[in-house]
Amino acid sequence: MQQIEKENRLDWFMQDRFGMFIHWGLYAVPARGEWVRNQEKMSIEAYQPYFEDFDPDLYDPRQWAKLAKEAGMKYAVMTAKHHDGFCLFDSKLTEYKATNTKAQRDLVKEYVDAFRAEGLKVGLYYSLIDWHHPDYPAYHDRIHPMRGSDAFKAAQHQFDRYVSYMHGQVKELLTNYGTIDVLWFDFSYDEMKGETWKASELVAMIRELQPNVLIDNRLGGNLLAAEPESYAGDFASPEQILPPKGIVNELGNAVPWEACITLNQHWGYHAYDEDYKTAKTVIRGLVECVSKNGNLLLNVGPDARGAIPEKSQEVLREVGAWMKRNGSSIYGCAAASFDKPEWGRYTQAGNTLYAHILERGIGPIAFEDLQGRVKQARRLADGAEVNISTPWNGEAFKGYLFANFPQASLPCDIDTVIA
Ligand code: JFZ
Repeated sequence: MQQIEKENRLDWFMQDRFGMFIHWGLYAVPARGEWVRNQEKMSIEAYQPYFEDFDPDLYDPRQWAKLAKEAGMKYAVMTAKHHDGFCLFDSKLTEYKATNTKAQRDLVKEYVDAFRAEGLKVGLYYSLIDWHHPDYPAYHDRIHPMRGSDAFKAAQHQFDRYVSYMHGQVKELLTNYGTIDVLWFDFSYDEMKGETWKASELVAMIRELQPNVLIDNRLGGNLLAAEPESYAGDFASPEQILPPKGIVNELGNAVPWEACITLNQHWGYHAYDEDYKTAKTVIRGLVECVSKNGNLLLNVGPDARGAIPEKSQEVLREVGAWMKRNGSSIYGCAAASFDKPEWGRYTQAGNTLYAHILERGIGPIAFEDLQGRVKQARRLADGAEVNISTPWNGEAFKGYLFANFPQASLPCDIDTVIA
């Protein structure tokens, strides 16, 4: 029963495959990444000017949503609160929120409305870690910017109060913004995991409020166990890495996963990070994810004024151009029932096999075990028929089928897909 409910709510997620991660908050002002307060051991006071100065006059999430759609993305996840504790939403439980900045409005509300209007699914990231809340442990905590400081040593932290605050904010997010499709908690470590967050209770409340919301696996349960905890989540969240063989649980069953990947080297806006992945790298990464049963959640870090960096936009539009012609080899696709071929990767939807040709050698392209099993072959980008033939060399190539291209060199710079 629980298993079937889980599979049902994961349905869209396993079809859509490609989403936009959005890391946005006060850290866009210092523009050195979202960990800046921790890395530079800034006190709350030292960080306060960013709250005073935050004034996203260019924030127009409809443009973000259009960009995401243009890139071929089908859903998004935005940081409602990151580790610095700043809330982009109008929480009744704190004054440390966007409505009290020059923005003067609920940035989450506008995001949710804009993305929904473009037909995209809407997710929210919520940080379990909170460097601003007075009851979040700082002295013993290796993650806290004020770790070890005398002021914090003296303070009385009542962690229970933090847990109620956190549960209360999750309740707000799942009550005030309509249907939320993904809830992306981040993250558990050391003793800070599972029931430390009162995770069973939290997930019971979440399921009560929004039975279909998908939850990531960062509340600290074991999603790979034969019988995962109630709070183990719906999907695994490998970060900055693509799992070599996909992800299976202890029983050997495939586990849904979503790789989250940055476009440059930071999640939050960094003014001088120009180290961008190319569209080709992103596309091949997405293909790799789907070929291993996974999703790609690709990050953008809007700047302090609320604009997605030009370079990110450029890459996303280029990805979108490929997706427009080749999207049917991604959406609704999963790992194929054939091993990874020498020249690239396979994805598959039902009886349609998609050959992603990433590398062309000399001569025709060989498809193992496909002899007699292919009705027709088309190049996906333009619908052109691809000439396929059974072996001309008898015994030596038993079971193989070959695709012949008239060109000496197939233009497969990014990925030529044959359906
Ligand atoms: C976390 C965040 O800290 C980061 O800012 C970003 O939001 C990313 C998507 O998620 O990154 C992590 C989480 C856990 C570890 C490392 C980075 N870890 O356990 O080593």
